[in-house]
Amino acid sequence: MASLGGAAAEATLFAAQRQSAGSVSGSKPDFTLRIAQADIEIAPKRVIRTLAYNGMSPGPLLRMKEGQPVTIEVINDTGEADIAHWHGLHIPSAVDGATEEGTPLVPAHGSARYSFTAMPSGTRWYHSHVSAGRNLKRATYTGQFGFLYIDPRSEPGNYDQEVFLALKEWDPYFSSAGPDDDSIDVAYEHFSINNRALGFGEPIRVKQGQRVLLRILNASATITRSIAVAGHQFRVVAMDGNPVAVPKAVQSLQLGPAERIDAIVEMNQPGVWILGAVDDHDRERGMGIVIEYAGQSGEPRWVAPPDEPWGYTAFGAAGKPDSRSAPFERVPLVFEKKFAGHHWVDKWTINGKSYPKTDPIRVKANGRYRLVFDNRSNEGHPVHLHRHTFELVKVAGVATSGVFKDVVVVAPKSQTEVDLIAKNPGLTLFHCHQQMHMDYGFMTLMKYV
Ligand SMILES: [Cu+2]
Repeated sequence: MASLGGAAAEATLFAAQRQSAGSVSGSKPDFTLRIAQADIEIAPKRVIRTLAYNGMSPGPLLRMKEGQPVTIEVINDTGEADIAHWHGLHIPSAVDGATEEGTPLVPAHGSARYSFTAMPSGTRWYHSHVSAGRNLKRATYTGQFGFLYIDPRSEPGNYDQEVFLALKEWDPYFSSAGPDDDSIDVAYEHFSINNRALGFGEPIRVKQGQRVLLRILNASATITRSIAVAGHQFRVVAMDGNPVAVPKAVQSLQLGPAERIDAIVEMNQPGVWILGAVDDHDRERGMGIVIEYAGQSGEPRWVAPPDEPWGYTAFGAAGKPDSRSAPFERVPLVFEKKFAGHHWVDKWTINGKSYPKTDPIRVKANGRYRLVFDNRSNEGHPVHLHRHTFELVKVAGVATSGVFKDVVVVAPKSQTEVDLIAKNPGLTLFHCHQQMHMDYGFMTLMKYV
């Protein structure tokens, strides 16, 4: 366990004092989430028994206004401690929802309150942030996730309909990673978008000429995936909730675990269509949703998208000259896999060490840092920095600017550079959002010194 500085320790103590087992006195919270076992019927007779918030998965949409003070109460009706993380928010360590930063756990059969100011605006989300290890009934393998949307002070609102879509796999099991690989990976039995498998939920009902804004979240514990909408294009307007420099129409989207994309689909092809996973197996096993135009009927159509390379830089502006106002100090972070033995889970390292032995990233308040993610493994990694937003500046050698994110998938054997202004003091977790990578070492702390 990392040691806490004075202010952080005090904040943690304060948060701990606000916890109590059973009823919580005082003012009414703005939102209440109750962790308990739930049965999610993604299709008739296809019932997923999992842990969820308020008996549903995704959990309730927590909608708040930028700058609004909010209190969320989390009640844990299970026999094991858990914790909820508010992903993408710039809030203090004591309420961020990561024990490594000093946020207390929500005790078994107890509760905790999280009070913070909602910021920044955009598509955020919340999810369990415990370690799962080899227990696939915990953490992000479960139904414990939901959208948290922060309305901007001024919303351009240039759309006719807003639809939240969470991509999720269910019933995980261990499998071998591939024919040439002895290590262990996770595979899934069932798939859904929101709480229904393809063909079993209400369609997205649209009218010709509408502009439908999709707020899409990949709530997967482990899988980076591509999706497409048959007969249509996605016009990407925001990534991880932040408007992109160059909104652009594409045939398909790729999202790593925890990434969000806001995209507008112009409804200009009357019919009944499928929005879903490009992967046939996963789509046929549930990862899709039907789009139905008014007055149209028939079998929903799927059309595979043309091959098109996916890359963040398509939505960025030109790279900024390196001579800009103040230099950014380079922080190299090398990601490598450490083979753990046949039929065993591999360990992951950052600069040669696995968490909790990793060296912290040391920053000064208001300092400027260029984090250099150097992925020397042959897997992509959706790396996530808590409590901050960074700007992509170089992706596999291509300079860019104006794409602000809190998760970035670093492609196999490649480098991604991001600029960070350290302006939210307190312990800050940095980790791969692939649950198994995170649980087996791919994590470190950023410390303000
Ligand atoms: Cu990873």
